[in-house]
Amino acid sequence: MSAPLKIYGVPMSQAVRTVIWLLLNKKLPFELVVTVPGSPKANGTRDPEYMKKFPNATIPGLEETDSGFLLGESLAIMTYLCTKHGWTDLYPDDPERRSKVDSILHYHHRSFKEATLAFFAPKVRPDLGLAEPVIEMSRRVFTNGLKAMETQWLANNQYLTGDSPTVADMAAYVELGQLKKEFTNTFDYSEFSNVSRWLDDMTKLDGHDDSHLVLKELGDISQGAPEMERIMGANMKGIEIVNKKIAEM
Ligand SMILES: N[C@@H](CCC(=O)N[C@@H](CS)C(=O)NCC(=O)O)C(=O)O
Repeated sequence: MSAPLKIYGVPMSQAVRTVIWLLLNKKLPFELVVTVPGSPKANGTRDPEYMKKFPNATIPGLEETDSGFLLGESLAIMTYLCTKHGWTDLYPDDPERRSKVDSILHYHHRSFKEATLAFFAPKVRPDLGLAEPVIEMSRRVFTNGLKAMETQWLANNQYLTGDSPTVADMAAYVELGQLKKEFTNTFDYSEFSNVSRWLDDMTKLDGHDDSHLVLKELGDISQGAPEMERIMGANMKGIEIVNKKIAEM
């Protein structure tokens, strides 16, 4: 019997990876429906059938097949799942603590998320045709977020909002973590000691290794854009391990 929860996407996508990580961490079974970003084909985000369900035409998408409920946007999906399943360790129900997590999640899209546009997408998504001024702007926005992380949030707390990790940390980690030398090696964090410590701490969260295998498989891309076969091969390995973990739940 298939799980009533479907997640559309591929693990190479940061936004999808964070949702996969949450579900593996909480051991909630789901079906990963392979959906290719930017493709107009039947398994792509620009397929009119996909866009009927998810008008923003991005992955991840969530579908609950028993009720027909549909939801786009990774951060909304994570907070929805936490609220629905009572995962208050990762998304506190105390209003003040929750609002601190929400605050980082709102900040995320014009700060940590820029890691992708600045360092990852120019190599892995050449189809986006990102212009140098756009990339440069993303680098600046990302660096400002990184400095705030280093000198404020992570200078005062072990994690972004306190002494335990939340979905805000997971969302930020999939962006920052992908650049580490152990993965794509596209950003040097050595001068950011608090961020480096936090990056290490985050790897200890259950589900980290399996959700990030895709990046281990992709490996160092600092010297140039990887071939499409390498990207696809890494995604396949990532999908394989996720499906194996789901089967073991
Ligand atoms: N704000 C969205 C961003 C998701 C996003 O950018 N997804 C990319 C893949 S990483 C995508 O689907 N892009 C579609 C395209 O390139 O046309 C979220 O957090 O879910």
